[in-house]
This record gives sequence, C-alpha cells and structure tokens, in this order.
Amino acid sequence: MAGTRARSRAKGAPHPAGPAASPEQCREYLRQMRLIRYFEEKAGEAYSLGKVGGFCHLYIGQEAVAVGSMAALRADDYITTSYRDHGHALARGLSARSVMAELYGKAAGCSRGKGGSMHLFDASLGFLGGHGIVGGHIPLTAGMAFAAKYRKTDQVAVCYFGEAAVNIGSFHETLNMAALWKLPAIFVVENNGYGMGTALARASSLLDLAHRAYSYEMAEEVVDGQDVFAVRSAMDRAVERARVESLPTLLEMRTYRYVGHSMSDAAHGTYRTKDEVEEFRQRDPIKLLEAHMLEAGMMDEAGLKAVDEMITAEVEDAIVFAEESPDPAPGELWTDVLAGGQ
Ligand SMILES: Cc1ncc(C[n+]2csc(CCOP(=O)(O)OP(=O)(O)O)c2C)c(N)n1
Ligand SMILES: [Mg+2]
Repeated sequence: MAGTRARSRAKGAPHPAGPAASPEQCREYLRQMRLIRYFEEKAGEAYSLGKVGGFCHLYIGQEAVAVGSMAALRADDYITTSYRDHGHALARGLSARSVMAELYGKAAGCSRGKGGSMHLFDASLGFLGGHGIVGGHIPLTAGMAFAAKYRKTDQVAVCYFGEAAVNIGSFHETLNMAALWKLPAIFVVENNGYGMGTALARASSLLDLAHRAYSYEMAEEVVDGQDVFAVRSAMDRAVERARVESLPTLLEMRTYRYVGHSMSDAAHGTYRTKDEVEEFRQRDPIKLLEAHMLEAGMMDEAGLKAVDEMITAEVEDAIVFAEESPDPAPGELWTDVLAGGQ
C-alpha cells in the first residue's frame, strides 16, 4: 500500500519500557502534549465558527515530535517551522493566549494579528516562524546556523518541515551547504505519510527519507515520532552534535496526522481510509505516555484528570482572551510589514 514502508515505524512496536525521564519531566511532556491537543481541537472549532480566518493546519497526532524535541533545546536556540506551527509554538513556550489571539487576527497575537495561523513568530523565544511556502524556511535555518557559528555563540538552529519538502530543491541545496560548512543545524522532517492528499510513495522515489542525508555525508536517524522519549533522545544526540562538534543532522520523525491536511478537507480525507486512521490512533502519542506513567506509578487517574482540568482552563482562558481582544488599529496597517516601510 502507498506509503506503508515509510510509515511502518509510526505503527511500530509497543512503547519501549523504562525511558530515562524523571516523573517531573514526564508530567511536563504530558502537560504540553495535552495542551497542544486541546488547543488544536478548540482552534478547529473556532475556525468552523468563522472566528479564525485564512488557513488553519492542525497538529493533532504529531504532538510528541514538537514536545520531545523542543525539550532538548536551550532558550537561545533558533527554531523555524512550516504552516503547521501551533504545536511548535506552544511547545517552545509561546502562551496559549498569544497564539490563539494570533489565530483570531487580534493585536495581542504573537505576530500582532498580522500573521495568522501559518505565521506565528516570537523572536524573544528564538521562534522565527511559521512559514507558508513548503521548504521555504529550510535555507533560512541554515542562515541562522551560520550566524551562530560565525558569532561563536554555540546556538543551534532547528528546522521542522513535512516529508513533502524533501523533494524541494532548496532542501538539497541547504543540506549540501550545511554539511560542507559544518553548520550547527538540525533538520527535522515530520513524516506523517501525506503531503496534502498525496501519499509519500506516490511522490518520492526514496521512502526512507533519513537516507537523503547520505548524499551529503550528514548524520541521520529514523525516529518513532509517536514516542516522546525516542524523540527526545534522538534530539539530544543531534543537539550535542550541533553544539559541540558544529555538525548538522537530519532526523526523520515517523508520525501521523489524525485530522485533515487543513480545515478544508474532511476529517480523514478521501485519500486514506477510516481504518488506516484508526490503526494509527492505536499509537496515539498522548495515550502512550499516559500508559507509561500509569504503569510506572508516576500518575494515577486523578492526576490525569488534574492535568486535563489545568489545560482546559488555560485554553478556555485563551479563547476568551482572543475573543475580547481588540483588532489591530487601522494605523498599524503598514507597520512590521516591510523592513523600513511605513
Ligand atoms: C512551494 C509550495 N508548493 C505547494 C504548496 C501547497 N502546499 C501546502 S501544504 C502542502 C503539502 C505539504 O506536505 P508536507 O510537507 O508533508 O507537510 P504536512 O502538511 O504533511 O505537515 C502543499 C503542497 C506550498 N504551500 N508551497
Ligand atoms: Mg506530510
């Protein structure tokens, strides 16, 4: 079946026992993943009600990738991502209020209401987009890595993108340059099996996408993107390689999105079956983590409920905040739009 080989690890083996994460760290992973999941569900609802304009691409199913990988970063590292960016922004520490307000196009949004869902930014957190052009941000990330190396700051630049971007020319140009110039960059391909409605096998001659790194003599790793611990440990290795040795890595995170590509296609789309989605839901990253925590005695049902209540309150508060916030003032129309422009 189309894309089966490339997605096999997302179905993969049961959750590995005994990951080296403290109970506190596990609770924090769970809090962030549940926050993203609920935020996305409510963002989808707000979009359907016409309260959010433009495009909206939800991250439901892929939460372990953003959460596990961001946990390995330092506060001054650089991050770029694609239009499917809400989860990355929240995992990086942008507040639910500032992200929701941005979706609503309000002045209190992280991009002052002018970026919307696909263009979340917060330079103070090194979060440099939110980019709508497939693969467009990959060379930008190499520039950030180059800046870090040039200034000898030992910062790392991380770039998240979907598997459809690996056939874009700039991906290859950037990987070549990053390897040649030994840049402290980490390229994280989130292989969810589909680029819009096109299965990977219909678009790529190579299904093991991490192997693309071989062409550039770059380190690579295939990772179970549904397992937050596997994501974290692969990212730890890549960060060390970047920060200490100033060398790039390509990480292929095998994951799956449980909802449509964007709000314009049906829940599971016509390009895959309900059964397929159901099969992948068996390895829901949140359920896997919860099962581990319950089994290890780190959390009981009451503890899970308390996490739920906390994140529900946070997201509900973000919605009220977004709804009640003012639109950008008309006088702001030309500010922050063009460098030096008025
Ligand atoms: C250069 C370019 N071509 C086409 C598009 C339209 N487009 C938007 S998302 C998308 C699919 C990308 O899929 P993938 O990279 O796998 O990321 P995912 O949506 O699965 O996260 C396409 C073709 C675009 N935004 N930019
Ligand atoms: Mg994809």
